Amino acid sequence: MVWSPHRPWWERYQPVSYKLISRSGSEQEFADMVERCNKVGVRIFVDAVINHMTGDSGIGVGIADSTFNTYEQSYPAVPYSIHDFNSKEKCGTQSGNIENYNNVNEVRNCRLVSLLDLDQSKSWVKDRIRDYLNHLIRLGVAGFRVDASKHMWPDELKAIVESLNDLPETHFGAGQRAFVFTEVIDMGGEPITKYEYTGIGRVTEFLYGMKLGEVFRRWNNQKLEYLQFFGESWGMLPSGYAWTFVDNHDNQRKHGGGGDMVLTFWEPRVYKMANAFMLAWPYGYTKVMSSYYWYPREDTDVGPPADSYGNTNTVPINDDGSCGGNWACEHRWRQIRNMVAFRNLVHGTAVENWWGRGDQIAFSRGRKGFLAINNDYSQTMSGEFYTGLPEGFYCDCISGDMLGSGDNAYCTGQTLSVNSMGRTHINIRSDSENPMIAIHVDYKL
Ligand code: LM2
Ligand code: CA
Repeated sequence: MVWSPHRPWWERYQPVSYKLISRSGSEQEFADMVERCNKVGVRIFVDAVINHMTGDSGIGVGIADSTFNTYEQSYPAVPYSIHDFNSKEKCGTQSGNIENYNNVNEVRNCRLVSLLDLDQSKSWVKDRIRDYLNHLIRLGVAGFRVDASKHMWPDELKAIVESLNDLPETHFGAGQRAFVFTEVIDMGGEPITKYEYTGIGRVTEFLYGMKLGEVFRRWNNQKLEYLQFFGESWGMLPSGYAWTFVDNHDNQRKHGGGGDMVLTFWEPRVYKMANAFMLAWPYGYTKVMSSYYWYPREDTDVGPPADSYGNTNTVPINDDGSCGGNWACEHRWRQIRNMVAFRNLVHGTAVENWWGRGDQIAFSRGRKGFLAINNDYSQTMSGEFYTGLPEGFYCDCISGDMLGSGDNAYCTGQTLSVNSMGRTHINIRSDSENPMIAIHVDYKL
């Protein structure tokens, strides 16, 4: 446990054992959550910290009461001993820490910010990690986000992933494998690239959120209309390998890559626009961030809402479906939640009817969905647009929800009328709270 600063969020990135006991609860509670989620079609992916153990802080104890001693490099609860870590000789730097990101050996065999670096070439280490991940698989998780993948050799990581058990047949059907996302921060300009990891699973595409932030902020003369070919031609991974997100838990608080460019919930209006675009756009495997508010905003250490000891609070849900207790829950914001449904619905269709004028864009996805965004600061976006959708009345899923069903269906937001030519009239003011419109065939009234 880290007490200075007081139970920071990043304490989780310093494992002491592989016991499933954390500030969020017990193994029993975790297993119960996974089980309940699987029942309603929600898959759980675990953030697996397997590159390292704690920082070199001396003697300490983890949240599950396991001890560690970094002078001896011992973690008896796993157990790991000095033989399981990369030595200073193997690393090659004076400090034993990563000093030069242009040296591939150093990035993978030295300590990242002083975190004791596991040697995944050792079969003992590989096996302990495999057992840990298999334990989670047995509990019903669907896959893993592999933390600090850039700091592990791709072939060693691949061997671990390939040694894992199939997912339980009871929950996933026969022969299904864990879905793996590797975290590799590659902004270009370093010898280690994201392309080295595409053989393992989906790879984080950090350029995506950075570029999207730049475009929606209109920095460096960027305009929304330039998004027409947003994807591989922007220096990003082929779509089938990319794991995309507007922001993540690191760069939303200026850790990791992306800096001031990425958009976060602190700027909700433009954040919703960027998420809507991401979810409507057929590139990559998308992730929606879900956060908590922290204060002061410049403090990059503040942990989640918790009791005075540091146990994470449960999330209260308000009558309107939003979260209370300082949880931001972006995934519950109507504009984002409804665009997730949009994405699932239009899956497999292409972008059609692209229209772009400066910071105003519109496009349809096959004959199933249509999105229009006005990021101009002064001009209303108005006119007849071709939506590609069948004739009828549609509920805009940005300004409202479609409730009820059949003849009793009604829209809590604005309704759009698509004529027999597939055209609809649009009027999006530049000062609108949500300067977007999204319609799709599941929201046909
Ligand atoms: C990641 N990706 O590769 C995570 O996304 C990122 O959140 C993790 O860093 C990092 N790898 C290691 O798992 C976070 C946080 C760091 C924090 C570490 C370890 O961004 O600031 O480092 O977790 O908890 C902290 C201190 C740092 C100190 C270190 C070790 O900020 O100053 O280094 O602990 O004591 C002396
Ligand atoms: Ca390493």
